[in-house]
Amino acid sequence: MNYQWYPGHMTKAKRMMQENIGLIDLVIELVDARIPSSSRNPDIDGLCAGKSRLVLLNKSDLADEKVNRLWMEYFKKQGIYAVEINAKSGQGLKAIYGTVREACREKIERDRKRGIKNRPIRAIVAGIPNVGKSTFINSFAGKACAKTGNKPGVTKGKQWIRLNKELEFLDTPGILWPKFESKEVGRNLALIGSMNDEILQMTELASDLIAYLLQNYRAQLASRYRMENVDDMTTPLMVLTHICEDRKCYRKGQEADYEKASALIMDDFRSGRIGRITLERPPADGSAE
Ligand SMILES: Nc1nc2c(ncn2[C@@H]2O[C@H](COP(=O)(O)OP(=O)(O)O)[C@@H](O)[C@H]2O)c(=O)[nH]1
Ligand SMILES: [Mg+2]
Repeated sequence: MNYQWYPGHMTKAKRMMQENIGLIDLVIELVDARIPSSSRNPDIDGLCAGKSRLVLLNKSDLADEKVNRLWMEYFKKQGIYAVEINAKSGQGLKAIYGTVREACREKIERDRKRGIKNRPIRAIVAGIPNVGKSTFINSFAGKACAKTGNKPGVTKGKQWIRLNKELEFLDTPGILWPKFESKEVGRNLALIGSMNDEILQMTELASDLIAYLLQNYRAQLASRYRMENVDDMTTPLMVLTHICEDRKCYRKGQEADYEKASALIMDDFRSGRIGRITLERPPADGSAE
């Protein structure tokens, strides 16, 4: 499969991060809980060197609860502050304040020693397209927070969203591109819908998904598509054929419409209708990849 990205957009977005990073104390990195590794950006460590960091495991409502916990443990072991959230419903957002304070302890301490009072923590929200940056900023900042506008010493035109006297966000999130050197990462991003579906082979993608579900979430798959004989289903094609029958996906002349069945299962998966599914687990030994 070939994935298409837009180098022009990527360069522009990266430049925006580079220009703003000097103004920032804290980088809040959103990742997708269904693919916490594939949805991280490899450049972020370099871009954010010396900054406090916080990872938000977003869309946790769509991901496997048990695996969410494994990822939280993993991040903790790596010494990375992380909070599990659902930006859409607001779940988990309250826990962010305490963790931000922990992540920025050094800055807070430094300010205190220098006698600097009331200098809020300035943060940028960053992440790959579609990970939920805007949703997060809207639900975390809410309507109550006024944009504070230009500030002396701050690049002209920058808007800050004041959450309270402790914390401010840059109103423009940093868009980062995922790493795409590996085929698996590309596939994971395609599965959650982070890429333009028009350029993807839907049946190939659905087959990959089904193969994974057969291995890891067999009961959920069986229940969603009323597969009483799930244990006899050994190949993705058998499952797709079953879905064609179950959902009446036929072309003219009773020919199975695999494309339609593929689109259907992809949509079910992305909307969480098959259940809460995570596509990747943290490395078992807890080491960084
Ligand atoms: N289920 C679920 N959907 C979410 C969550 N956060 C964001 N979304 C959805 O993900 C899509 C992309 O969100 P958006 O904020 O535009 O992403 P951005 O490109 O990073 O700004 C939207 O349809 C959101 O409603 C979440 O925690 N759970
Ligand atoms: Mg957005």
